[in-house]
Amino acid sequence: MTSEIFTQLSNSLIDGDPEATYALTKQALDAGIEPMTIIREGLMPGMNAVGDKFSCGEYFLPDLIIAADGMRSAMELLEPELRLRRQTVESPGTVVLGTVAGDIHEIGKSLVGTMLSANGFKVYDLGVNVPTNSFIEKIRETDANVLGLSALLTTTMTVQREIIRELTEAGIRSQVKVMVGGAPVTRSWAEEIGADGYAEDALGAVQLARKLSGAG
Ligand code: B12
Repeated sequence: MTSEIFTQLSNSLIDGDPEATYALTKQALDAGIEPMTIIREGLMPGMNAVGDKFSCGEYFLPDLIIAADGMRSAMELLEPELRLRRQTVESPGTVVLGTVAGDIHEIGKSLVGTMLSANGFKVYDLGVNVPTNSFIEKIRETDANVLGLSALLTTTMTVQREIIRELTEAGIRSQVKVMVGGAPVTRSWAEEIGADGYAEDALGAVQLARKLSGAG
């Protein structure tokens, strides 16, 4: 039954049926399946399959948009559950987070933000297509100790590098640890651009932010 519902969830994204995605997510939660398992086993494989179909020309932009709608409607149900499950007392740190300029991919970045706040971090999520100076201003304003930069396009990954340079020019590079992520981002890219860390997914982002904050 469990693996069946994951297949159905994944297919509902591939078939572009946001109502089914919502209903199946609710069904999975009601069946007691952990929200993170629903994301990892049901939703992510569906989104990845949609991405692959787009790459090979089988799907077009409207297909991506409708899949994203399905994912968002599922996240409406899952986010409060994720928050409920992880309440910690002391805050391990403050994170400024956003998707870099030129990039409007939101879902993964928001999931990282939800998981960080669910794990006690104070999170300032600046949204998508965030200009570099907005990151810098927010770090100054909040005294954040971690900066999380999301990029989903090979063309916007390079903005992560520019932001790290700008942090140095602004004289605040040593105050903030930079973590980078997003589908095309790799550990070796993170090293190449002088970031402090890379994580593949939202759970990894929490572990990394804890490590960078000296909290574990
Ligand atoms: C949904 C989607 C869209 C939606 C986004 C809607 C929204 N509100 O977010 C829309 C339709 C708008 C869109 C637009 C475009 N898209 Co698009 N999109 C996708 C798709 C199918 C899924 C992305 C997603 O939401 N995944 C689910 C989330 C949960 O996963 P995630 O984002 O990877 O995030 C996880 C990790 O990466 C990590 N992570 C993410 N951020 C961060 C940050 C930190 C700090 C850390 C530590 C970790 C971390 O943790 C997250 C949670 O586990 C991907 C395919 C794919 N396989 O990624 C293509 C994809 C990213 N898109 C692509 C393209 C080409 C585009 C367009 C250029 C298409 C066009 N011709 O217009 C535009 C770009 C618009 C722009 N300027 O940004 C390409 C990119 C190719 C490339 N190599 O550059 C992809 C890979 C599809 C493909 N295979 O061709 N897209």
